Amino acid sequence: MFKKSLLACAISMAAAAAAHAGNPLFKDKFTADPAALSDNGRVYLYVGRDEAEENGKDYLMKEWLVYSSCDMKNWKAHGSPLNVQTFAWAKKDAWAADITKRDGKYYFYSTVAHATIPGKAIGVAVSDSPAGPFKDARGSAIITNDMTRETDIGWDDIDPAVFIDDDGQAYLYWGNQVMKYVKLKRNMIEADGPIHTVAVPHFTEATYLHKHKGTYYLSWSREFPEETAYSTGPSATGPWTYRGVIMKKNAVVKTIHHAIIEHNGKSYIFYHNDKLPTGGEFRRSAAVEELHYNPDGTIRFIPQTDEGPAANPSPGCQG
Ligand code: FUB
Repeated sequence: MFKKSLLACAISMAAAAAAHAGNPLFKDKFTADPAALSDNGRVYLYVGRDEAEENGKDYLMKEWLVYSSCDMKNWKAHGSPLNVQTFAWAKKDAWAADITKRDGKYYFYSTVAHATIPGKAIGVAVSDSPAGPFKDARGSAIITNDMTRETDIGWDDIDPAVFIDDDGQAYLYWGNQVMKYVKLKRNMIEADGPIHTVAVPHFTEATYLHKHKGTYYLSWSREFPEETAYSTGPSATGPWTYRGVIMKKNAVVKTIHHAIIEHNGKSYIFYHNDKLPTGGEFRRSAAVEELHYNPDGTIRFIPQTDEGPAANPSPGCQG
């Protein structure tokens, strides 16, 4: 009897440990640039895989990985549903991405280095499932470096963020040093009109756009090393009022790329840091925290934690 209850206790302690795995989310791989989607009670998380050696001097990123969770604590690995080769016109650099769902299809916008047009570019891949597999939706980049002339660097067209407004209009935001956006056609794979620039303070990269209780939130990585800052506005294109910093800089890694979603009645911010052993500039780790709004709609400062958010099981979601 005593032995049985000891065993039961050990099992429940093990279950509790698994259920409170905490941050960083994945201990067996370096993962960066989180994008997230809440879909049918399950959260899908998309990350670029950092494969640089411990003494690596640059990013080595060839593929994106997908994970999902029913409770924000236990994560299931779905492998890599797309990589640089998904885009025949790309040559390397599976950098930051974002995802959305429209008409039952999943559209994944991602940064890659273009094979023939110098500089980074943005591709769009499509799938019938949030876990993929994804295929190139247009056979060419939707944004290339030669479409924008505000800076003469080759990496100013990175970090796509896709947003579909309540009226059905979709927007693609992106940029490094200069934030840009363009409207998308209903088919989600073509620009609809000119590219616009957006002035936000100390913009570096990693734009994100979301809406909460009728207010639009434009967030980005500010300065370098980066911290996460945001503005609010009355529409998907502003005008924007600067509201401040919501997450402070990482200890070692200079980037902090984030994504914000609402899921199962709560809000979350995914980001990356350097907290896995041997982690650093090119060996990053995805993490998540609950995000809280103040009664006036401003976002509370978000400390990075080892615990991550409390379990939030979605009814009916399993596995
Ligand atoms: O992962 C490569 C680049 O580093 C991303 O595109 C940026 O957002 C930064 O995280």
